[in-house]
Amino acid sequence: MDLLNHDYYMDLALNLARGARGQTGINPVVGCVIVKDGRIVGMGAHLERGAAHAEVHALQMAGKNAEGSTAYVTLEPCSHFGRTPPCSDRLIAEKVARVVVACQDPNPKVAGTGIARLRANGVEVTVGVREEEARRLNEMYNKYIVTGRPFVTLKTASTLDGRIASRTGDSKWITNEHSREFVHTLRHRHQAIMAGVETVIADDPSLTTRLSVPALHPVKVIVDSTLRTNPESRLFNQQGKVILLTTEQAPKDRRLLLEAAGAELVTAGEGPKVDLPLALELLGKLEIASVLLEGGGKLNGAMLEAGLIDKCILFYAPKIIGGADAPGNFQFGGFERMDDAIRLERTEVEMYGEDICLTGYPVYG
Ligand code: AOF
Ligand code: ZN
Repeated sequence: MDLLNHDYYMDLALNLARGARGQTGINPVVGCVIVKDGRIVGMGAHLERGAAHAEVHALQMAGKNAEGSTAYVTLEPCSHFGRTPPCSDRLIAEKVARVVVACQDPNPKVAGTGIARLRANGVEVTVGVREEEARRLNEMYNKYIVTGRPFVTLKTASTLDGRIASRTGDSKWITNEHSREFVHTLRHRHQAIMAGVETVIADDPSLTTRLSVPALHPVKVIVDSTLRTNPESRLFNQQGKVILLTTEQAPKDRRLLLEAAGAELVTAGEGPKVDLPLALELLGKLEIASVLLEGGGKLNGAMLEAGLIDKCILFYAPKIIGGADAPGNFQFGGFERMDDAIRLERTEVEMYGEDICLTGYPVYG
């Protein structure tokens, strides 16, 4: 009975957190529900970096009812002075009797110390309710806060035979409108979208988020070792900052031209190709914790080969286009033996109309 109650309230807290996905920047999404005598007396979510943490919103709503209550939090309450004061201190001060936590905060500044502080002050703490879900919800944050490098999600849209265009270059449209709408949700949930210069030249995409609900425009990151991006590209006329990842080999005049068009240039290595691991490190330093990689095939292949993709979201339309020269999802030298193939684990399949969406996490040998 007791356990069931825990799950019920934690699910609610998780849903509050889910609603804020995409809008907390490098911060995690967190939800909090405060319960007293069988009644919900406070609810809150962390909505924006720099704004109040989930617990503070919920405590504010609970007011005097916080005393003797149980607080359900999807992430360990913090113990450090960041942009806001520590939540564990606030829970103690408000005399909350019990805190139920889904998972520990991997942030080295917290990492168990919030829980320890609550316990040391007589608050009963239960950890591990809906742990797996809570951890997965913040998978991007979990990587970034420990490594300083962004979590990379690859998204592709291809035919069943893995083609991202026909042999003549036609690609509109491969997947259906339901799949494409979900891609816009994915853009909203990442801080940056990454694409190769070939894609920009071939498709002239705007790389913005187009949704019928409020949505944020991620930073547009283009991998462009010699700065071939056209300063007239649609990219520059739309919302969202543009970063061009380039090399020392990029001509000076192109630099000036593209900077004048509004691009921020980030030089990653001497060239001739962009040093992709270094590029991700530099993006991390610019406080980009999540990247949605949207191709094309060569960049996907290079990122995969370098072991830089954390998660794959692969849409397959039930179509076969064929053509030996039609570009593929992943273009790279490939492996000699099936045993060496990059495998996806924890795979899941979802249908978007008749399109298939396969999600999984690459395992690098
Ligand atoms: C919580 N509740 O709702 C959130 C937490 O820059 P700050 O002050 O917002 O701190 C960010 C850090 O605080 C973040 O890295 C994570 O460790 C924790 N986030 N903690 O108790 C919340 N958003
Ligand atoms: Zn906090």
